[in-house]
Amino acid sequence: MTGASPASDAAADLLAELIAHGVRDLVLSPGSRSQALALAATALARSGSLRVHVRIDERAAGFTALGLARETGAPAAVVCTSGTAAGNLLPAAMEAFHSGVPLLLLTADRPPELRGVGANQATMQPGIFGPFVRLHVDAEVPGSAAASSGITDEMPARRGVAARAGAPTDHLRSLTAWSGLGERAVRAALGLEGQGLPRVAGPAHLNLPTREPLSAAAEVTATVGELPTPEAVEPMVLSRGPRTVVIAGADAGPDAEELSHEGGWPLIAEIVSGARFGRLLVHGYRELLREAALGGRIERAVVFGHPTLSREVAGLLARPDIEVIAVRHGGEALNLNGRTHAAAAVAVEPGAADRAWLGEWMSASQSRMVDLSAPAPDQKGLYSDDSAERLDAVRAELDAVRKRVDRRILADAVWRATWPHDRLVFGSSRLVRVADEVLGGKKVPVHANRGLAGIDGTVATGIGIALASQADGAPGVTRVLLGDLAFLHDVGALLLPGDEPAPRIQVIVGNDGGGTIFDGLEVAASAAQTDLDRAFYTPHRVQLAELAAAYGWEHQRVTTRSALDQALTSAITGPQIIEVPLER
Ligand SMILES: Cc1ncc(C[n+]2csc(CCOP(=O)(O)OP(=O)(O)O)c2C)c(N)n1
Repeated sequence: MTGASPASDAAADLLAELIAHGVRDLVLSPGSRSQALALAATALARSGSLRVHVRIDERAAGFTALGLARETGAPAAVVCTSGTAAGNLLPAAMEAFHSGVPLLLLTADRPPELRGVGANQATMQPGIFGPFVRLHVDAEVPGSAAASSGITDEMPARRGVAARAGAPTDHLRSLTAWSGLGERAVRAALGLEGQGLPRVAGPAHLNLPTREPLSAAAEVTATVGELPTPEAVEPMVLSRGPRTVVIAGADAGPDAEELSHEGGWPLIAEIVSGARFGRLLVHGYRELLREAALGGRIERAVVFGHPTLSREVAGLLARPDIEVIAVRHGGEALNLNGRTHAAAAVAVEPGAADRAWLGEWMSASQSRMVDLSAPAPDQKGLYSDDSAERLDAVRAELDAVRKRVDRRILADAVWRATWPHDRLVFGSSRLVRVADEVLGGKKVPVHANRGLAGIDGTVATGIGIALASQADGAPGVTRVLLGDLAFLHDVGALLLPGDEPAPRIQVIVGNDGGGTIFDGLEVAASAAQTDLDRAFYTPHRVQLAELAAAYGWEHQRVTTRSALDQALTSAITGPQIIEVPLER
């Protein structure tokens, strides 16, 4: 603490406190009002206690932080200046709220006397994120009389928090107007306090006003600490009685598979669940849910994560005659049938599984498995003495190699190329639904922004996931599979600073020239084709190769399965775009 700029002292204090409570990643966008935070962050990055990622576009910064936090489970901070910069964090904040991802939104602001009087770049920032944050604090201005005299209502509490947290002594000595806010924000983001559902992570907002001098050389040190540990929860113990299925929606994770295994219950796992594996996985679940003898006889559904990909699951969970138990996830409690029970965790009572029920599902499931692998070469034909037979076999081989990639083959190729040390990220394009329909079981980490299923921020989220999963030299590739509109929506995220570690990422764009998801919706049957094209399909002729070149990304355009497999599995030297043309 130097006293030359109270803003710099408070910024250093706040970031040190975040680091002491387990924060490792901070995404930063440039701005004048946020300079004290920016300079404290870069100093802490230099000393190795914080990973700092710089992004010009705050919307991309917000989604990058979302990706980092999704992958690590720790709150990621995002710092921006005042004005529209803060507003650009809203989409990521909304998604983080709905999908239960811990985010720390640190917005710099003008001091109160410059708000509401027409001052430059000053707007109504306190509370700007409305219901999407678990905590919002309009902090005191560092160096103001109230803050430095310690007479405000908040200060004694903050001092208590800082002392209780066992913060390093130098940290205690340099108590500032922002002391205590870091710990509160981390705890709120992790769902340990703040408004909203208990034990559900989400965004927390600190609005941080400062006065001149906006920064000065300041001592910036931090002691790296751990995230607060939540207390253990008592699981709801489920009886074995009713005919039960386990539903794994987005972000369900392996717990869903574990419960299905313990209960001996069929597992209906969306492709974005991270639980699509195991012996009890149901293939072709949509059809089976429609069957009266299977879906029609379900008495209870235990839900993990946020199911969004099929009408059949939504229909099941809306049935009032079914007992639905939803393990808490995301800022909004699942309750489609008006009588869904929420649980913090679930377990199964001891006893025997209902083998007959499980057996019926498993035998129906087996016949619904989809095999998209290329047929094995016809060895007999290839080595036949009959030249016509040989020619046929060679032709069949060539056809297989040259076969144009369609959506199913694309999803299958990406799934096959991805292994547990990799990450797979799905955009909210048609491809995620195709993948959900056709892909089998595999234990690979999957992410998707299904909190609100936006087509925004997918590339930035993927980059955040890649950077987090590859930190400290960890191996693996992050693959983002999305449509062309979702890709174009987030082109700004391709802008990466040259002086930061490059993510090993493949952004795989299924390019069908527009938004074809609408072709399969009711609107396609009622709207005139020209209206459908103009207002929904929204055709474009963007040259992705040129776009990639402009941003310094590698680009490949592949049309056949063999070229696709090769592109997906060859060594990665820099961030890549793999463009796969698809029929509308
Ligand atoms: C932010 C946002 N805006 C609009 C939508 C509505 N929307 C859903 S899918 C889609 C088109 C997606 O097109 P593309 O990514 O090319 O995939 P395709 O439908 O062709 O598979 C749109 C506009 C949305 N989900 N999120």
